[in-house]
Amino acid sequence: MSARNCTRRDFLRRCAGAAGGFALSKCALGAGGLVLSNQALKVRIGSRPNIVLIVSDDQGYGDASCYDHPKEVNTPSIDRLAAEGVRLTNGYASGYICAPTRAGLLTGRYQQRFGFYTGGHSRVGVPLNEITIADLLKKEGYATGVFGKWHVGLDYDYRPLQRGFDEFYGFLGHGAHDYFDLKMEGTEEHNWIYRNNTPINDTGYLTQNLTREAVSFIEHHSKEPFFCYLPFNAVHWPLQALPEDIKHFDTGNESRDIYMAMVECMDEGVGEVLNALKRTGVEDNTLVFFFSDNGGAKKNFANNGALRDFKHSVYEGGIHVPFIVKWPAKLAKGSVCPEPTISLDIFPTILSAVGASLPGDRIYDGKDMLPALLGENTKPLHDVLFWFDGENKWAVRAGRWKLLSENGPVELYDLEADISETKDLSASNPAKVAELQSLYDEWNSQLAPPIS
Ligand SMILES: [Ca+2]
Repeated sequence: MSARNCTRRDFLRRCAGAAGGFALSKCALGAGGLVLSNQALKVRIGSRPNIVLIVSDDQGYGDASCYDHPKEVNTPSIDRLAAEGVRLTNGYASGYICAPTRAGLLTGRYQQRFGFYTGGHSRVGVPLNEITIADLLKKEGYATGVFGKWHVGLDYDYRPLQRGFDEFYGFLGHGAHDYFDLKMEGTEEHNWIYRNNTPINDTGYLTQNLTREAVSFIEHHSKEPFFCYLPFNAVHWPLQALPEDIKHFDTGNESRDIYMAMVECMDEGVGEVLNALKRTGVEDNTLVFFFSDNGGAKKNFANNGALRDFKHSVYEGGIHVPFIVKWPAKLAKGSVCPEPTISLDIFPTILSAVGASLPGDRIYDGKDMLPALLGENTKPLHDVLFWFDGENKWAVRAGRWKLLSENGPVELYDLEADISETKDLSASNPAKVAELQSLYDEWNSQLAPPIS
């Protein structure tokens, strides 16, 4: 079989057989004179990956059983993702609460660059001169759908169908939504369930409805490239679960039992999405991302494992999250990547995977994760990562070192030695404090005035 007449899938299968599923580029160089670049293959054969982006909401680092977890946690579908893909152990969200992380995710840029610092009053949207990943994928000919919590704009021009998505089922904001009351009557507009641009009445349990809609979208678009964005509001407050699921748990804490039941239902949704990819024959060439939009919430009885603190914090418990990437055609199964990565990286990684370029008219902070996921990067993906809530909490991570301020004097931690941030080394290492402070100040000077 020559390179000219083999399908991309055949080629990738051969690569997987020859090289244990490792990089296409390596395989291409070593496979008997095949010299097509990844990009050339895409152009010639035209088989671009589908993209599935699943976001959980306020899920703790210890609330997925493929990470260190308490015994009551059991997430077989998220574990399946990890077993079939790459599990990140230093994956971060770009915000410690919902809306800022989503604004960064959809634009590939630190959300502070366009003034999006907090959840605020949840009316503010991503500015209209920002380009969303859906805008770009739509331009590339992808079918685009979002099913879940939008939370980056309530006004008409800021809603999903005006920001690059063909289809929408879900709610616009704020952060929380009742899981059972899906009727318009008696609720405020921001809580209405929308299908596309039209509010509707619905019944059911919201997590299951979002799963249903995402699965239907995949089934309808399996013959063309698609982008399925599934931002569950699970497992965000309020604590509401299906009674039959709550019975599966007996932790001695009724609230924790409900929360675990919410995790279970969301995990089942992840499983149904994975099954839909398999059933429609597109699993091999579908790039799946899964991560939590911020750390677990104390109010929700979440568990962040060894990480300090919770949502609303720049300690690790607020920003260090479960994060998994799966792409059977390209990435090794069951691998672990310790490279510090951030949710902003998803944007350029998608563009790299589909063979599209980043717009050249603005700064992008996210990086293509694929070399790190393949274990091929020879230097850190990021020299430095930043967090800032626009007020008094900020952090900077460079390699093993993290400097932060949580409403007070700076603290310095060596994350490789002390992931739980128990030993503040700022007094004993003033040179490192000064170095990181300088990096942070330089970044901070580039940021826009707050719009939220
Ligand atoms: Ca959240």
